[in-house]
Amino acid sequence: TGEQAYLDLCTHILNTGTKKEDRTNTGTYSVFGHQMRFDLQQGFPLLTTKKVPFRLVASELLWFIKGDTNIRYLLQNNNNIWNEWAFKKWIESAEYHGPDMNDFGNRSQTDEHFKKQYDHQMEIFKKKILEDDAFATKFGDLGSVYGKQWRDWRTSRNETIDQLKDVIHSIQTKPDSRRHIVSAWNPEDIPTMALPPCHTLFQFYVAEGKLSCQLYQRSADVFLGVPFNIASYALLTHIIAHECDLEVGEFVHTFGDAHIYSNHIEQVKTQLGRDIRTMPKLQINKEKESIFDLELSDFEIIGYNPHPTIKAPIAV
Ligand code: DHF
Ligand code: TMP
Repeated sequence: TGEQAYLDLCTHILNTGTKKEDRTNTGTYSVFGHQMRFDLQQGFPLLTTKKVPFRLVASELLWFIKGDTNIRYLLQNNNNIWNEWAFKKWIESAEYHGPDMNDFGNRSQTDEHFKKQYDHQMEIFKKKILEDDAFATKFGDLGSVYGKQWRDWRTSRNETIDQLKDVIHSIQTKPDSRRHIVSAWNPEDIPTMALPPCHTLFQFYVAEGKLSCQLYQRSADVFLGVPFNIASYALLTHIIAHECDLEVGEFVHTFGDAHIYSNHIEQVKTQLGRDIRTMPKLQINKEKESIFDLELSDFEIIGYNPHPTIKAPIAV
């Protein structure tokens, strides 16, 4: 369990993963079906074998909770993790007139000259998202992604379902229910999404005064995405537990296609050579009336002393 379970997943994929091509043309080693467990009573599962930027995890989660799908909020919080997917929509649009940015993810890794052009176009893009309201509305939006489905799922009768409020209510009123589910996977909306949801569906469970959460992740970039996903759902579990006056239980992380990209292998080996340190603790400001009022400054991570960052290119 805990961080060892993450390192074991990495070892398992390196040892037994099938070599598999993928949408991004990067290539992966992949296994199908896996599960890890984290006891949230033992500490907050922010990996210590590399530095995971909690500030970025927390601001992304607050963005989901707000029901926001526009990267402007992330940029205002100096969070760049979703830029490439909005940028892609921009450069593929008729309104983009700059140099050819087709396949920028792969080309910027192999072509120094191209990378300079790309970095420059990305700077222009970010500036426009922050400064130009109309541009941000049009090109900052990732479509009907997580925030939209969690807070404002549209029905065929054009009603709206707030899955997050509903699940909190059901935890509070019927803790034993086996129906505490939030789904980001909305088949009708998939075509409008910049990236179909990777963390697809989650379920809560209450027993002995503790709240547990299980996530089904259909596709998992084990080196870059998963450390964020673990921390994000652990944080969500703490937030909902706090709202429902429960203690935290376990986070159970279940995977569909769990893969290591072929250009992350060296990084994973470096990480596997490091020793696990003490898990940090999370403190949440308990003064806030409702979870919908939480801000970044309401979270504090205590005792986090990780090994250094390990850089890796992200597959777009
Ligand atoms: N695509 C792919 N191929 N993998 C992903 O994990 C992924 N994740 C997305 C969107 N698309 C994706 C959203 N989440 C990073 C982490 C999570 C994330 C997106 C990006 C990332 O690049 N993490 C870096 C640090 C980034 C920074 O400091 O700005 C890391 O080293 O953890
Ligand atoms: P896919 O849509 O072709 O599966 O590509 C999505 C990639 O992004 C895949 O490598 C999984 C990864 N990913 C995560 O691991 N976690 C996340 O939270 C997100 C958004 C993506």
